[in-house]
Amino acid sequence: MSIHLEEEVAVYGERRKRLAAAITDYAEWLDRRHGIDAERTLRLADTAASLREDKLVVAFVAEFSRGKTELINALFFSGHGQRLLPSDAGRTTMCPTELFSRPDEAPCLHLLPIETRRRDESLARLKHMPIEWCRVALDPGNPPQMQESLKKLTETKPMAAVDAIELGLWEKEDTSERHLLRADGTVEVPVWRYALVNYPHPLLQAGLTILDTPGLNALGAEPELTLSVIPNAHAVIYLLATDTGVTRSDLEIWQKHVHRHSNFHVAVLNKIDMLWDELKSDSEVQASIERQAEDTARVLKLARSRVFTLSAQKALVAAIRGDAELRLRSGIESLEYLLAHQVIPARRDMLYHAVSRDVNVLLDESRTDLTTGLKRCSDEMIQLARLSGRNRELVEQARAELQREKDSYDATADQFRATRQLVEAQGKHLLSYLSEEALGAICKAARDVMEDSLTTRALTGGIRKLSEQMSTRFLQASQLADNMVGVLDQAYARFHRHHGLPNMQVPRLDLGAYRNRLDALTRETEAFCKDPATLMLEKRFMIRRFYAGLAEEARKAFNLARMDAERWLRIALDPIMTRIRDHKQYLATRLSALQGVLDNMGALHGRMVQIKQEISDLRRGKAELSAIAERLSSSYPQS
Ligand SMILES: Nc1nc2c(ncn2[C@@H]2O[C@H](COP(=O)(O)OP(=O)(O)OP(=O)(O)O)[C@@H](O)[C@H]2O)c(=O)[nH]1
Ligand SMILES: [Mg+2]
Repeated sequence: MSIHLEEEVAVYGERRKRLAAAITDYAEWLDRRHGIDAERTLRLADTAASLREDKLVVAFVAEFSRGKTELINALFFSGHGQRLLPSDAGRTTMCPTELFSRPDEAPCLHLLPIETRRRDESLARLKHMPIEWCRVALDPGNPPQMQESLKKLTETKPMAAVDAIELGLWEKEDTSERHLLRADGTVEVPVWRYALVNYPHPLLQAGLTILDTPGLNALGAEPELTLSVIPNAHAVIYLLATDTGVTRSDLEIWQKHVHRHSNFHVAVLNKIDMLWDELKSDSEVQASIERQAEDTARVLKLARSRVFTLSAQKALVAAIRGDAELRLRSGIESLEYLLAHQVIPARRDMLYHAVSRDVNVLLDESRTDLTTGLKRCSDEMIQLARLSGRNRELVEQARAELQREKDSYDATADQFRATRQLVEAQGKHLLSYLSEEALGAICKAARDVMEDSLTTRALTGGIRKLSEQMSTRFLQASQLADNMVGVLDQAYARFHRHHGLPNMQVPRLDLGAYRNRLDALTRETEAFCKDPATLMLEKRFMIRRFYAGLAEEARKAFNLARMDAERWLRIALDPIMTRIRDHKQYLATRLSALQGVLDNMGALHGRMVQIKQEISDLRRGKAELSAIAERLSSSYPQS
């Protein structure tokens, strides 16, 4: 196993935890200074949790027998001294397999029976229903036991053709599949639909998730994989083999499931050892490998630098035997280097960027609060110093002036109450655009379009309707939010101009990402419907499943948009309310201090001591905040 890869993932995992710890410290600091500030604490807790739980997903996609599983073994499991995941000639891995590490559960294999395809729940939902899965314990200290248990990933069984058709596992109209029907009316089908492997490997523990997939037929039959899991993977490794070259089905997988997605992907030309020929010189062998790599790049319309040539099998053998020369010749190191130095840093930067943007907004607010506090203290101090040793009349003048300021402030605050009520009512209205009921109605309307006719036309019509209606809701919600930002900005400007409250920018609600997601789903549907295989066969089962997958994804986007809107409403209004309340409190305290001085001129000195204490407390707060900010920024990558 590569030192680079393991180190890089470990450093990434470590940094992530350190950053999450710094964020938690910051949240505690905020609580200490301001009492429980639910909104900010919650935002920070969310950010820290997303950092701790972040997974880097690398998916391996290819036609069967191109060496996906062998490559996973070579990259991640060669330390076991044997081939851990089953890899063999012909179709081997029969179900998509996710490998990860979950510390709260003993190492094990979870298997989802193929019959669950009859059910309407999505895979994502089934993952949260342990009862549906068969569990097999894994003993990492006992590789032969592990190897034996993992053979389950290859299990198949005979199933009556009618059932196989119903489950979308076999298509009698499809000439390429007809020969699979046996004389007894059965066809061979996978026993399992999906597998989850929880295994405590250091890379997996550090947050890597690996997805091994079966070849084309199985991939296409599980729309959730093609609509959601693979497009959302952070990197896709697509494999070809030198002995088969680029076949039609290879190309189909590339075009349908890899190339058109925007996530990072590379092609691996595997099995180069088949071109090693003792009767040829090294340079001749190298030239023929290079030729095939260039052809591959051309056919896939990919830069040559994105095509890796290697031998997964020889890399595995080399690792097991400790043969450094063979390992070098296998070419695996360049792929390890790519994962360590491009894929992981890219994910890391993206995550840190998002986190630092969120946290920096809060840090700025905290700094402003401290600076405002210091300014108020110094204003009061100056005033008290001027009044010190003077007569009561001057104090009375100052008090009367402050009273006028307070009255004027209270009037502004009263006016703001009306604005607040208006904005709150608009907020409710905004959420109604994105409510559960609205979602239900939209899904029902789309289902009605599809009702009775499971054709590609109805499918396109259904998804268009869904997408249009959801997009309209997003647009209405965003427009209303913009309107609210305008109202709030205007109202707050008075506090800023007339009463010296710090400047504040109300953020905008941006639902663009969800609109883009819906557009992408519509494009996916159009591609699916144009696909000759779908058109020719009008596979009713596939259309139904595809629609279910689409609806699930669209639902997800809609629910996320609602959560964003709810969060935005709090972020838009809460800080303003807090500042307005704070200032009111400040004026009241200052006024009562002056009143105290009027009642007893000797109290002036006591008040000055109090302010001095407040100043030193604020300065300490400033120093603590700088230390926290320093810790946070030192946890970001130094790129
Ligand atoms: N010569 C050679 N054989 C390889 C290489 N990589 C994999 N193989 C063999 O190719 C066959 C298929 O490999 P797998 O890893 O099972 O392929 P897969 O892509 O996972 O296939 P499915 O699980 O069926 O989708 C096995 O017999 C491997 O030993 C390689 O680099 N060189
Ligand atoms: Mg496999």
